[in-house]
Parts: sequence; C-alpha cells; structure tokens
Amino acid sequence: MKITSARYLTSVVEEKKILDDDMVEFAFVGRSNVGKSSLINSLTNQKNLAKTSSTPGLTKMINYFVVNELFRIVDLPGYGYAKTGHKHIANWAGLMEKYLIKSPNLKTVFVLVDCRHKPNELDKMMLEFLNSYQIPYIVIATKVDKLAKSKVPQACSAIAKELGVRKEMVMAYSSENGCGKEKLLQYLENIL
Ligand SMILES: Nc1nc2c(ncn2[C@@H]2O[C@H](COP(=O)(O)OP(=O)(O)O)[C@@H](O)[C@H]2O)c(=O)[nH]1
Ligand SMILES: [Mg+2]
Repeated sequence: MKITSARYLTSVVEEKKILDDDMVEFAFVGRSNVGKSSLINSLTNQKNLAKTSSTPGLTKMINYFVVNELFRIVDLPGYGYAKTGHKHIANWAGLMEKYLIKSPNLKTVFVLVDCRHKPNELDKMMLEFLNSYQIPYIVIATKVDKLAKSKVPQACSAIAKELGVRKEMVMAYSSENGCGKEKLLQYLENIL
C-alpha cells in the first residue's frame, strides 16, 4: 500500500468523544519515548503529523489521524513514565479501556517496545488486557537502527519470549532508516 495522504483529525480526552463511526482503525500504544510519534510520522511520510518530543509523558490524549481518506491511525497515550504517577496511570487505563471497548472497527493494536530493552510490567499488562478482550495486536520492536543488523532477529525473539508471544508476532521497525516499513504497510493493506 502507498500512503498518499495523512491528516490530523481530532484529539479526545473523554469517553463520550471517542469516535464510533464505521471507519477502520489501527491503534498504536507503548511506553513514553518508545518512538510512537516517530513511527506514525515515518509510516505516513510526514515530518510533524504526530508530535515527537524529548519530554516524555505529556501526551494524555487519544489522537486520531485519517490516512488515504480510508482508515484512521490512532495514537494512544504513552504509559509508564514515572512522573505521571499512579493517578495518571489510572486515568490512562480508564480512557484506554473505554477506547478499546468502544471501537468496533479497531482492527489491530500495535504495541511498541524498544528493541534494546526488556518489556516491562506495563507492557505485559497491556498484552494481558488485549488478550482478555480478544483484541488483535502485533508487537513492534522500535529503533532497530540502534542495533547491528545481525542482532535484530535475536532481540525480537527475546522480546517475544519475555512477553509470551510467538516470534512472528514481533515486527522490527526503524523510523530512522525505514526498516520494517514495507512489511507494516503490507500488513495494513492485508487487513484493509
Ligand atoms: N535512532 C532512533 N531514534 C528514534 C526512533 N524512533 C524514535 N526515536 C527517538 O526517540 C525519542 C522519542 O521518540 P518519540 O517518537 O517522540 O516517542 P513517543 O514518546 O513514543 O512518541 C526521540 O528523540 C526520537 O528521535 C528510531 O527508529 N531510531
Ligand atoms: Mg509521542
């Protein structure tokens, strides 16, 4: 698939504003600073569609983008940044849970983890949550340009093992050099 257009649609902070029309959605979630905004920009060939930030933990909204006027990319709030505290995690989980439950056209949740780090408890909780609601997901190992090419399969396997998923469930990605982009676009096209 070729992405020919991508535009910001809206941001939502309340349950009642969650979109519920019939456009297909793909959501992206992960720890703050994992490279989520960069991935969305890279995938859509844009520089500033999703804001990238070196100050993690500031995005607490659900951001919607329309791609090719055909489907939506949904940027879910980052999690696991200490400064946001328990209260934020509770809010995050609340809004997230509502989004996941109230979005019947959500086709896949992409759960991003940094290829250089072990997934943490919040990553595991996310997968447990998705499993319990039977929401389809794929794990994306981000920033693979930071590893030697020969180490990437091994890093992906380690992540799969830690999360208790098959290694085919983990895709490698780099927003820096575009590694994994074709594969991800192909995946989206197959679902569409
Ligand atoms: N080397 C490298 N750095 C990346 C990549 N993706 C993101 N980054 C950097 O990681 C930091 C956090 O990225 P951002 O997209 O804002 O993460 P978010 O908080 O998950 O949205 C920024 O400094 C990015 O430049 C990548 O694929 N490779
Ligand atoms: Mg971001």
